[in-house]
Amino acid sequence: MLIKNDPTKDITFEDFKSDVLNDYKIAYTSRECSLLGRREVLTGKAKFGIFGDGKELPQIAWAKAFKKGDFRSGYYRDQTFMMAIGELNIEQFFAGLYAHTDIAHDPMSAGRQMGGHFTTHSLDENYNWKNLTEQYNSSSDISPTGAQMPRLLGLAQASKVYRNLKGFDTEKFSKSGNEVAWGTIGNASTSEGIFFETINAAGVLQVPMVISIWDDEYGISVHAKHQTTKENISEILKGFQRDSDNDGYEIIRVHGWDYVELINAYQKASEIARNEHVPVMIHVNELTQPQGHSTSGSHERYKSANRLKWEQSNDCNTKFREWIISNDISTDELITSLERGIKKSVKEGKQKAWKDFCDPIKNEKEEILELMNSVANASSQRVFIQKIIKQLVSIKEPLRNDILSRARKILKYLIHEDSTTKTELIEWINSYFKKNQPKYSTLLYSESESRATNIAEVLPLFDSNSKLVDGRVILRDNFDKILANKPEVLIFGEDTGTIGDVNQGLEGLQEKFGETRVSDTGIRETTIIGQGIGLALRGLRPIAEIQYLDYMVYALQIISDDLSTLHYRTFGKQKAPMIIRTRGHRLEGIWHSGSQLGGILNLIRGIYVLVPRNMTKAAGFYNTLIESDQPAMVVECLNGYRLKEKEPSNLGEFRTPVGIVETIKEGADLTIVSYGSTLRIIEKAAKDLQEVDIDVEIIDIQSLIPFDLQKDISKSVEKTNRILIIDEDVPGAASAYILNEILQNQNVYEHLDSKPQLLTAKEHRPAYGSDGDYFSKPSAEDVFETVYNMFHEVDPSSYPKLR
Ligand SMILES: Cc1ncc(C[n+]2csc(CCOP(=O)(O)OP(=O)(O)O)c2C)c(N)n1
Ligand SMILES: [Mg+2]
Repeated sequence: MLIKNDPTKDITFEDFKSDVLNDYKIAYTSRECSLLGRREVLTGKAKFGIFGDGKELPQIAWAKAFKKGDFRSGYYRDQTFMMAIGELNIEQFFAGLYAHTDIAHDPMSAGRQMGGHFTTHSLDENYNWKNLTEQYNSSSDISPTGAQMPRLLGLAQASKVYRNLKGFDTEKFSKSGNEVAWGTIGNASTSEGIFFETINAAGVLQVPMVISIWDDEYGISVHAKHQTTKENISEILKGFQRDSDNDGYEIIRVHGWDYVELINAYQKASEIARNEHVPVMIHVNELTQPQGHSTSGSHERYKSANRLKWEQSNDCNTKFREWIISNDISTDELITSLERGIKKSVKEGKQKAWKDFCDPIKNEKEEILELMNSVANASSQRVFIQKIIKQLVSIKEPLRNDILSRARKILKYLIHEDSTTKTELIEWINSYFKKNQPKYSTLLYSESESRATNIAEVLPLFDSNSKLVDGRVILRDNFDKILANKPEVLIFGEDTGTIGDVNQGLEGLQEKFGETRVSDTGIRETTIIGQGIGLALRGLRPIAEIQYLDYMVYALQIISDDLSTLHYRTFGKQKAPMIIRTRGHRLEGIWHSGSQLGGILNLIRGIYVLVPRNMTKAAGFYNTLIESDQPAMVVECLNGYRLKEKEPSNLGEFRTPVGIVETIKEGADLTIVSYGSTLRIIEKAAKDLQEVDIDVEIIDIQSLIPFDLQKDISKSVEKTNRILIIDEDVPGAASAYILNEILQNQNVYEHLDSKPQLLTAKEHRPAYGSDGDYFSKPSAEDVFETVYNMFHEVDPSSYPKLR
């Protein structure tokens, strides 16, 4: 029996045999890595291990169908695939396990992610795109189960877009949209809502996505009977199967231990997805977990003796081996000798990775020990210091914290001493931090030339012809310019296409630019963001619209776990510069309040959060962001679409700078800091305050992340000596964030004559109606009274009690 791994080539039986044995070699190497990997964790060298044992064979078959330019979006079981495409070797596998912070050793994340979280490099050292069509691509894995699904949709959709897109140089990203996006997911993780949401959306969009379900009947200890109706995911998804009348999926079922069946399945899936742009689901059954779920537990606790026995005899590597022998491709002796060689290489690779991990830190230890000894000799506290030195000496294979924590502890004994060695020790600690902190803390935001903070302000221009128009018209006309200037920009969301969004900020633009550029989506916030992430990972510039800020909560998990960590967790090797467009601020009722920025801010560090007070500012932010490579969220003021603004003449060109506050009213007595629609209420209150001789300065933050980079708020407080932060969110939310910024980073307390005050909404969500708003959120009277009371406290005779 001959299997043509590459159907375009004729191969001899000898070629075929050597291909098969090479496949076995990869599968066996991968298994051996899993076995030794577990031991490394159990002996304490690595912290946690989760491996791909029991899932090797389907990944070998998948790798044969995977082409350059294709993308993977998978999970922690896929090490064999990564090895088969040549993107993970033995040393790198172990370097990842040990958390080696050098990207050359751990190319997956420079030690930032646990092992088993795979990635490839889309960006060069200057954060510019590499040619993705000339390499195998894997989007970077994350741990939450099923969370690889939303971005998979966007990765697949990019091929569809590229097949239709005009005017954009696609050389680095696509060859006529012929790339497939391949997903993997565990059987139990298909219980997650985002799995079903993605499956439905990909069926609607008809994108070249192949999703493999690795089915081992368990999700940690929980059996399929608690996970999946009928215990069979492809059975219950049968309705998605395409037929002669309807588009849908091609659904394929295979046994995970059957080499021939698997290769045929993956070749077929590749052809259907690649040529027809039809999504394919491959349900890979009868897989196993030889070592149980992870290093945290043992599967003997929850699997029956029968099941454990079955897993042994149905182990895909064992079955593959049997198949090789029974088909006379090799003999037991030859395979045994091959296996012996592999065991040796894995062991050597592991040892090399451990040595490479330890050696630099050991050198650092020797260096500091020498200094510590000189410090001890020069100190009256030498007995205590020597005790610390002894501890460090006894650690044969130290980590950085073993060294640094002891160096810092020694300083405590030197508080009352002065010596050159003490100075040297302080300098050593400072330089150790300087050298090592970046290994753990850089690249949360873009650090490239085109980072948003590098993009200078361009003011909107007005001339004698400038008309007063509804705010939404400025947005619309500005989006028109963006779409015309940048063919790679795509805008999509609920009601975004045909009607041009619920507030008509995109009116007529689908008609003008076509459905590929401006489109409607289903009601599925998580996968709208997933589309954005995947499209952006493949070089497009998505603007994903979430209809209202309140519904961001649906998508918050994926924004938080995936988008906001992407650049950081890949050590700057991937980027997804998408823009999330939404509207909010001071709306109506419990689920339309548009106020919950506190929760958002604290969950999406890594993404810029911009809160323009009007549509000209908003349009300027879009113009800035589209020139940059920083993902960001822009919250437009819903009640501003019908307010009149002067239309600038340089639409598409003016730019609102990020991280810069704006003083919208100067004043001498107190600084009020706020953002968004609340500012209009504050401006009203400011007029009333003027009547009682209190002259407030009002600062619009505009950009919550990044926050006031020029520290203008503290300059204002230096003048007024008083500060009030006003926020429409619950107490302790965005207001606490703002207070933290100005206390911690701007030292405003030095200038304060009154305690800093915070005025926020009530703790409950806002009640419905105008009175609901009045009694729930800060009103102009609340602002007036809070400010007045601050002055009453200071000078009761000039400001007698109000009530
Ligand atoms: C959202 C979320 N919930 C729970 C977990 C903990 N967890 C990690 S893996 C796993 C089981 C996954 O099982 P399955 O999808 O079948 O994959 P397998 O490990 O069996 O290959 C669970 C519950 C998680 N990582 N993320
Ligand atoms: Mg499972």
